[in-house]
Amino acid sequence: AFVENLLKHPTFLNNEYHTKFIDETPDLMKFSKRRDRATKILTYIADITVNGHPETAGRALPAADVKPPRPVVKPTKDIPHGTRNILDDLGPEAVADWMRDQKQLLITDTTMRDGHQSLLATRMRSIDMINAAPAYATKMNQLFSVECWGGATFDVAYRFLQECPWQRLRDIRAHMPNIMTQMLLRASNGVGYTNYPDNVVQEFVRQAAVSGVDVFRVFDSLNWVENMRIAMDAVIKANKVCEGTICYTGDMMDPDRSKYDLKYYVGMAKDLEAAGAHVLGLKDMAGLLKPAAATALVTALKEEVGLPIHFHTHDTSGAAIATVLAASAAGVDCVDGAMDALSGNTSQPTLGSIVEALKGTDRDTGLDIKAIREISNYWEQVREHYKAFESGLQAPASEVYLHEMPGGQFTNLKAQARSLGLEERWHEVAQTYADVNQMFGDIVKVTPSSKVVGDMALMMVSQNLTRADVEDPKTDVVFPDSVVEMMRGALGQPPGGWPKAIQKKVLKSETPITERPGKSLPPVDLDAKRTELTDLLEGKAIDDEDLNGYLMYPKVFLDYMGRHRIYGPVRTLPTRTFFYGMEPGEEIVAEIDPGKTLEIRLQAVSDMNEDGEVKVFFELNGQPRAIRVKNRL
Ligand code: BTN
Ligand code: 3PY
Ligand code: ZN
Repeated sequence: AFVENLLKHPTFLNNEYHTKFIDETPDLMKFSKRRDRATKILTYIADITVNGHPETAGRALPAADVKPPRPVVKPTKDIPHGTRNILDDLGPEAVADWMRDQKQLLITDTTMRDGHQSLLATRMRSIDMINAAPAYATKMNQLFSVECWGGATFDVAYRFLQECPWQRLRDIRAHMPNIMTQMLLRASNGVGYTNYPDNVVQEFVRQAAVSGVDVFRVFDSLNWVENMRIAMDAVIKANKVCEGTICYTGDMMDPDRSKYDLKYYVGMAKDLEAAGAHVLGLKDMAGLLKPAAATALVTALKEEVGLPIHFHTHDTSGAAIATVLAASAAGVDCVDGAMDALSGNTSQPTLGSIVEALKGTDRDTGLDIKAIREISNYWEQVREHYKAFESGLQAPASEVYLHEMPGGQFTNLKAQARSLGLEERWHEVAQTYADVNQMFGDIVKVTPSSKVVGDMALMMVSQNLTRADVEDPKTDVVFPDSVVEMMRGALGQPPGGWPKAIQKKVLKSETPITERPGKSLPPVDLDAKRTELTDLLEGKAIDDEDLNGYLMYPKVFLDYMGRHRIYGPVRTLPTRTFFYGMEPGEEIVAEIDPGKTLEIRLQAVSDMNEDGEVKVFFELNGQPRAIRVKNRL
């Protein structure tokens, strides 16, 4: 009765349904609590089968006969030693010492984070990752780490995939206990787009460490070390590996771009070392570091700084492997690659090709190329299910050296441009993005600063404004909120501060802050927030993971919980079912708890009645079940 009540309710029909609605409509809750999880999952499947998933509507479909990806190995207890054992037994300094002692080039696999973030709009579901984890544990135990958390994956999990990011982390950890997990942390911006109060950042890091993160790649979107200390200190306190990270931008070898030169990067590296980093991250988020620059930069950093160096890049230009090999020859300790099937273009360079390129040399990675092929073949099958999220990018392009967009932003911005009707003006957007960067004083562009530059560029192209128009005191410009916030100092300070004239035009008479934003943000009362959340969820027991989700993304988290109450543990559904529902005659299994498996067969879908409802007939573990859903199409 709950669903019928809910689906008939005008608020739901208007698509304004959210948690608040359930909170304000207590009658619905009485039903909701009684409904068992199997019924909830059937409700979800019925709804998607009838109405489709809003995220895949109008997008390319997977092949009709696409099969569920076949895991490479079954979970096993027989697990070889890996880097996680070093961290657990000896601590983060020992991990750094171990890195420095290795002759081979160490490798981080980014497939489960940056790979799909940069190629598939971050939409990869947990089940597809968890099914890969045992193969990593048994066949890839020489990896330095597996990047599988943080960045954009956190909010996308709640927001679009209807799953808990913390549970993803715990499940990957459980199936891959021997290799260090790695996350991307935007320092005081957490895994969000704005500065959080210091105690929210500290609490988030503490929880991430408890739930299973071993290596924290900490960066600041303006390269402001001052704004990285809170997060770095929290990682160090948790006794996990703190990878203090430099973001690379511009072109170090170009005398006309002297703001970010060798001296700048070496200076920042020394600051990060002094701030307590165990490892130095070198994050080339747009893939701008050219091979000769890599040689110069890595050589200088190895000479001037004692930390092991971990290099991350993107293959947007097609030249990333050349840069990786140059960095390797210059003595870089570790590099990132993505498994072949999710590599290249805006993603990381191809892991198998790095391994092959170094085979038999003094930096031979020692990784098993046959295992890489097997695991990549699994990812190839996974990727087939995400056709709806492919960007359509056909080829690498040197245009990246013009616009300098991060790999994780490129396809997103393109989609945003499309939704604004600017798709055929994409190259203008790219040029304008570069112009905005210069107008803002040539800044590091990485989440969240990259989003601000993107917002401004889209605004300018859609309103046909040039940089000269925007800078002209006589032209009135309505700046995007994100630009106003950034010029206020809410994301911190770029090297040399913000250009005065544009800052004044954006802020009018307002005075910007130049201190660390967290300094003036009052701490959040965590106990009060916990009470508030418990009340909002009508006394439902919440744990520290939930509280941290709510602190980072209050509305996204509550919307997720509201849907969870209706649809249950949909994360256990196969990806095809999650996005497309089922066909009559089709049968699937979903393991909703270890050992508790639902066998679900969709029998038939009725015609629509005069109330606009459809009946969906299932067999659940052999028992007939019918679910009524509104046809909302
Ligand atoms: C969202 O777009 O709000 C997140 C995706 C999940 C939404 C579920 S899918 C079934 C039901 N129908 C909708 O339109 N929203 C929910
Ligand atoms: C993120 O912050 O999500 C990024 O990938 C930045 O490169
Ligand atoms: Zn990246």
